[in-house]
Amino acid sequence: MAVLSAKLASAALAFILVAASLGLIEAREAGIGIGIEIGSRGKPRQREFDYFNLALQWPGTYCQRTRHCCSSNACCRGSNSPSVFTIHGLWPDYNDGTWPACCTRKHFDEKEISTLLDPLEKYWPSLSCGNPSSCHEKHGTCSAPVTGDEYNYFLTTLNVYFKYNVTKVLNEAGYVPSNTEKYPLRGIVSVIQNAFHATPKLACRNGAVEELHICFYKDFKPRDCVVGSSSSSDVLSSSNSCPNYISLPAYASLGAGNAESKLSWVPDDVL
Ligand code: U2P
Repeated sequence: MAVLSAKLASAALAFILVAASLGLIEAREAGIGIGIEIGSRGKPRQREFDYFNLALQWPGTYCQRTRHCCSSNACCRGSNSPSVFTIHGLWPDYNDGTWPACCTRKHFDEKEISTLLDPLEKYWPSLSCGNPSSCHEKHGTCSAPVTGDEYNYFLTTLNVYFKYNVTKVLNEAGYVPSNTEKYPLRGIVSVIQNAFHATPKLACRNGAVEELHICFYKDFKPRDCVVGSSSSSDVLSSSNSCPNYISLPAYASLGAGNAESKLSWVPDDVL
């Protein structure tokens, strides 16, 4: 962590950004109402995003749906499977609820982030065997006006994730993984509000937390994920896939004791 921070500090000096060079969009990838501007060469270009959304996923819920295992799927790591909120993505978003995607033609290059692979595998693992987005670098390229190049996008994301440690904040308040407890949604939201001075957004599946989003201004100060209002009813309705009492399931070993489980191991290249 200290190493990451030191790297971030030196990298921040080196990369004061060049985002104006954002290139062409892949309209089919953006796939949603987006702000399109005309670039200097007369080609459509997505307008710059408004804020960051750090999307976290809860493996205890997500992994319940696992039917296929492969080496890249962290749900299949047995007792080493993650038991904390892991990173789904640092998403550049618009205030109107839409988002840009795949802003340049730059290709993802794993070599550029080779020094980050250990923490990334642990804290930003894939929780499925499916192929990631087919476009080049879906969120990183659109974040570039703020986060810079690929290395800095991933480093920045890790640093923000460690700084705003939702799992720790919830555990310290007694919201611990459990397959029997149900917790008040309002209580979980207010613990995070008190810790980060901003309102998160949650998404649930069958009453269990599946995603938790924390939002940031472009200077990475926390802000509400709910646009326009922070009244109590808006806060809860913005997490409207969640009932008033929600669970944070503990990770259950895949296939264990589940007669209906169709879990199968498949080579990565088959998927
Ligand atoms: O919600 C389904 C998928 O849409 C993409 N998404 C959603 C909200 C948002 O603000 N930004 C965004 O990109 C995510 O796609 P992914 O990154 O997983 O490819 C999300 O999973």
